[in-house]
Amino acid sequence: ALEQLKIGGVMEGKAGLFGRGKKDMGDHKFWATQPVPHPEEGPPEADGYIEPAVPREQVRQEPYPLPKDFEWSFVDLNKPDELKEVYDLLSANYVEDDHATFRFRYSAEFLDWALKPPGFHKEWHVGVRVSSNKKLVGFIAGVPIALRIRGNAVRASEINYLCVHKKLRSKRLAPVLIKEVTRQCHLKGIFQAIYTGGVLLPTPVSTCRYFHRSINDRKLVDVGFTHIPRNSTMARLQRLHKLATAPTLVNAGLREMHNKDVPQVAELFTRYMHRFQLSPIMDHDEIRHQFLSGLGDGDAPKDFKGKRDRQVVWAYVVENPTTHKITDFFTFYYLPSTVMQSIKHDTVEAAYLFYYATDVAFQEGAEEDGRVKKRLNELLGDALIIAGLAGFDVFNALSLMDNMKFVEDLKFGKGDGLLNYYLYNWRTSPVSGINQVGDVP
Ligand code: MYA
Repeated sequence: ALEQLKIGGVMEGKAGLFGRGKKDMGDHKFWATQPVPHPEEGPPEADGYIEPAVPREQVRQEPYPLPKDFEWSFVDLNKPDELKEVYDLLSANYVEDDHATFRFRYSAEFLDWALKPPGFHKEWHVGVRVSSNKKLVGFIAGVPIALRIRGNAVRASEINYLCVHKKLRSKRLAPVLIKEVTRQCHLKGIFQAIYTGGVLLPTPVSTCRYFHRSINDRKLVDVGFTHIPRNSTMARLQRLHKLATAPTLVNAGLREMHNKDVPQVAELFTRYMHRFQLSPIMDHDEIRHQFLSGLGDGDAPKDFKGKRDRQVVWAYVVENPTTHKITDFFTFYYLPSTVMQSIKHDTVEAAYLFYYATDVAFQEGAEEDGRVKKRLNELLGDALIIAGLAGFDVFNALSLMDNMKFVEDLKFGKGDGLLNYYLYNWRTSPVSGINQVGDVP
């Protein structure tokens, strides 16, 4: 799911990342050669590709050359040993925050889920190994995704988990990995991609900010994720962030999502995503994969507690008790971060808001008279309560979809991390402001 750190301190406005490292296209030796919009080019007259698609036989047939001593390797994630190799590489070398305090720790289960959606290709899980001992030292992954970009449906790949071992940085391995995964996409007839990153490259289609809702203030302060604001105390923070002991919408029909809910959730998802200019298109199999992650066969556990260690994605629906219509749903996923410099704690247990929808949005006048905002506050308020019961330390969300309608009321703090969204080989005007991007998984 979208790559995402950019963990930031809550509530204290440290200097943002934006602008940092901003360079001209000419300073980007690699990106200047790629079909991406130039920062200064302005909105296009019409949306569309930058370079045309080519037939398979015109795609380069040989892998790009690697520096000597290294070799290509498709990583077979169906093999537990190889999945573990990716996990080991990422947990020691993947994205860290600016202060090298936290590093994402995607679990093997998470990677298995994120990298094997319906129709995935093993050839898009590209690894680099040291020839002599076969150690995995580089990785990049793509998964198939259908996007709706304004009026266009675009088959694309979603690129993520680009990682080069710390000892091999600044040797221009990243461009080779990117070119090789691009070639593999071309070989499957895919010429567009979406990717995200904290770094500023040419040229974001949108930039979102992280918001963080503290749940375990004591721990978040201990590990340096957040600070006690001047004029406040730990006790006051804890009072401010105290969550209810049961979700509020249970009587209205809130429960875990099951397999049988897939058709209704898919329909609600699709309708709701039309509120935004950029969003994924998901069929039933994809909804099942993205939201149920192996659970939801009707025997999903009913309690809200104690599942964090086993469950990557958490999905809840509101089913009207009389009509049995699913009126709302929300999902979030579990992505811990390693705490790099604390004696007391090794991980921050973070929940990330994923997709949600409410049919209140389709009611006449509901936007204007505040009913959408009210419903989203109830719905995502319950997501926080469930995350609290399950022992999460923090709940993260980006400034996309309708999130700005509830982050303030639900006491999220503004983070210092930004996440840039990029499209490869597709021109469109910036998807600007809030409420414009549907999250990508
Ligand atoms: S975002 C997460 C990225 N991973 C991390 O941040 C983990 C920790 N860092 C590392 O492992 C390394 O620092 C990486 C760079 C591997 C990131 N996206 O080899 P180098 C450009 C794109 O000497 P290293 C994610 O996974 C940089 O501007 N480009 O550098 C999405 C420079 O080019 P230029 C990046 O530090 C990935 C060149 O690489 C990124 O040793 C989407 C330097 O290479 C970045 N995050 O390694 C990838 N970071 O000179 C694009 C640096 O031009 C997909 N660079 O400025 C494009 C679509 C492909 C599919 C198309 C299908 C049709």
